[in-house]
Amino acid sequence: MRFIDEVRLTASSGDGGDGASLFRKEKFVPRGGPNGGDGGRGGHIVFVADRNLNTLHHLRFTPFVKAKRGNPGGGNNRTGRGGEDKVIPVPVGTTITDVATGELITELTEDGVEAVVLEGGDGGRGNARFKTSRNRAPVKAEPGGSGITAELQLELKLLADVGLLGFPNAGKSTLISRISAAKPKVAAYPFTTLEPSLGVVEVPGQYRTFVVADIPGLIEGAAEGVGLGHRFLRHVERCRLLLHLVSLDAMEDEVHGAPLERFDKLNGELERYASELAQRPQVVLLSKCDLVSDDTVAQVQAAFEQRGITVHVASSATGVGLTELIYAVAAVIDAAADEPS
Ligand SMILES: Nc1nc2c(ncn2[C@@H]2O[C@H](COP(=O)(O)OP(=O)(O)OP(=O)(O)O)[C@@H](O)[C@H]2O)c(=O)[nH]1
Ligand SMILES: [Mg+2]
Repeated sequence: MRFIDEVRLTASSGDGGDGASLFRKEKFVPRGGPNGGDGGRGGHIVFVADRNLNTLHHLRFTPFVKAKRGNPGGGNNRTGRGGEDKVIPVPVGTTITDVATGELITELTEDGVEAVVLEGGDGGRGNARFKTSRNRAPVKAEPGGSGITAELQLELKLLADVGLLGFPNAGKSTLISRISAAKPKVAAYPFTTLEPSLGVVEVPGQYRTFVVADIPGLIEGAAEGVGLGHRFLRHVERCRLLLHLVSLDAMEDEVHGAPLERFDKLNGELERYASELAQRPQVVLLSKCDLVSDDTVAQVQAAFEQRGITVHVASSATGVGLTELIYAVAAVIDAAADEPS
């Protein structure tokens, strides 16, 4: 399964500083020797793998990156200061390709690893370097070397943190389209989603994201191949948690039973698929709360809570409860990450 997050940007390393052409000036010495220093190196374009990032979203609105140029050389053989490197953090697993040649430049596979992708130009040599026995007063100095500009393609294979789970029509695809930029197909009939897809959710005010996988709906008997079967559960096998949607829509009660009953049926299918997946932490969401009265919501909520199951309530139609849901999911991801594995 390939879910690729990608961004393209144009990067320029810094030009090297020019070498200086200068001479010593001393009283009573008519012609001092050459003392122009070398220019400083231009800044590199450097990418560094950072395990705190899990998408390339932070670079979406960064079409250009540029490193600083090196400073020119000075008198007294002073070398110019080097231009500052431009260091760009990316998630572990990011690959960087040169768009012009299609060549893979590097893959950052380990946290903290740095790759110099475009080298800054060399500093030019100052005239002091050109002094020879025959030419004791050269005026020649080199200009700094040019930096390099290249269009880079950054790609990352995304892994979902959160898998969406629910009966068909529970509102999984609608939810992901409300909380991320993903636009999966939504329709009022079961089995609208046939292929899994991913959405990246930004946690408001926390400068972080998590990735949610939308998968087809499951129904009872999935283990025996009813509906679309349960093979696609492999797409959420590596998710840290499952976001289990239970629709409050009364129509579903008639088809598949009351909310708590549907919840149990679905977990039964999960258990039949792999008990390990059934042990995964779940965040339970009562969806489509706009379709029922507050009393009904309270009753369903109470039924779950009697079993010790905390539920969240939301509507993708009105937006109520979605922000709270995002924070709750982010907190469970953190708790799962802290657990020794
Ligand atoms: N009133 C209301 N309708 C909703 C809400 N969320 C989704 N729907 C509707 O419910 C229907 C099914 O939504 P989907 O998002 O396609 O459901 P799904 O769980 O992805 O369904 P499958 O892909 O078939 O498994 C669509 O007609 C949606 O417009 C909600 O919060 N309130
Ligand atoms: Mg769907």
